[in-house]
Amino acid sequence: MKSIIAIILFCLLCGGREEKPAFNSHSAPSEIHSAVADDLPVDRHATKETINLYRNLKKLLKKGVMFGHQDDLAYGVNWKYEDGRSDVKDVTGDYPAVYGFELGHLEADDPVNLDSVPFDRMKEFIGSAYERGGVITISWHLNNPLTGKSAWDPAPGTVASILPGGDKNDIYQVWLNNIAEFMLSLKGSKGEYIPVIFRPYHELNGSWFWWGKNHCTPDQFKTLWKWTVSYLRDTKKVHNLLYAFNTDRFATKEEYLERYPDNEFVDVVGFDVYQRANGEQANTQFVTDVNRMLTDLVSIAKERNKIPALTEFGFNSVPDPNWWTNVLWKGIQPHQISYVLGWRNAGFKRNNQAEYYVPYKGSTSAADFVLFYNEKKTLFQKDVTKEKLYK
Ligand code: BMA
Repeated sequence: MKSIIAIILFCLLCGGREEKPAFNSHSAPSEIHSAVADDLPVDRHATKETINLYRNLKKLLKKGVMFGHQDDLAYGVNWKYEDGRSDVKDVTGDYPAVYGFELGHLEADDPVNLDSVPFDRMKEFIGSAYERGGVITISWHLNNPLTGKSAWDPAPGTVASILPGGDKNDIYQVWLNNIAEFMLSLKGSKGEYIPVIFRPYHELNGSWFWWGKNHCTPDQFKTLWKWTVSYLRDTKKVHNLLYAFNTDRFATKEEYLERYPDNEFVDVVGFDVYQRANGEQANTQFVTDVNRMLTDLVSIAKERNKIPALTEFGFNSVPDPNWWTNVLWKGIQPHQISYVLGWRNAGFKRNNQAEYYVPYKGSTSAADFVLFYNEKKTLFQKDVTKEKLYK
């Protein structure tokens, strides 16, 4: 009898001390909910600041939506690498609340990313944004590990080749080592790791990237995602990341969730959306689409206790002078989402073609952007500094 009690006690104790299970591509949904119960990110060993950010982002949902901008501190329209400069700040007097950066080509050991931003400078920008209390999110347009070409080379079999047991899994591990090293090099003034919302494999339901829908099965994608998270978190011990899963435009919740890895591997859920045409009809369509997708996204996030965000958006050159208040705000205002990230202000390219998604001083939609800034529920740097998101 005593030995039976001892065995039961032993099992109970072991159960209580159980570590996060190692990566298992077949984990059943019923195994996954303890992190949710404690309201911890999927990394249960996440740093204090990362856990605080995760919880504060959820609290902030009620207060408003943070505005973000890709590469905001690195360059803008007609300028590059000017200390403290930002197109958002030039127009509103305030920095964005969320800062997007991009790690493409870090895997290739390049000193600059695919948009020519030096990784050293990027670390400085990330440090200054963090010290002001801003939120950092990082995307990764990684090259094709099978062909060595770009992220836009959808060679068949690429995803399969980097999964465990695949020919290129060892190369992929080396690439992830670079990512881990970069993430672990991000430190605040007290030596603490700077939390990052990591957003790899975005727009996965499109087919323009090698990880896209037509180039791998849902199971292969899910395995890729889980293996990647597990490698960074459990093998490389990177504990300053929240993981963002994000599709492109989607038609239904089922489509959104087709390749969703599972709750144990995702903290933020989002999608990317761009407006391509100008005019009243295109505006109405954009508002309708964004409203429909955000309704689905927020419900998906609520069901899973995740953070919803519009992870990328834009209307190149914003030709409509009232686009911010009359279109974007109408699409997002009815929904409780964490942030919206405007894509990069690449500026004027060689052929004089413009690429920018956030106004610069004097541009067509600049005055309307100030009205958008003044909306009570849009949050920029000054608003989030007060929130102390890392405490
Ligand atoms: C695209 C464009 C490209 C850029 C890429 C990765 O949307 O902005 O110019 O290289 O994103 O940042």
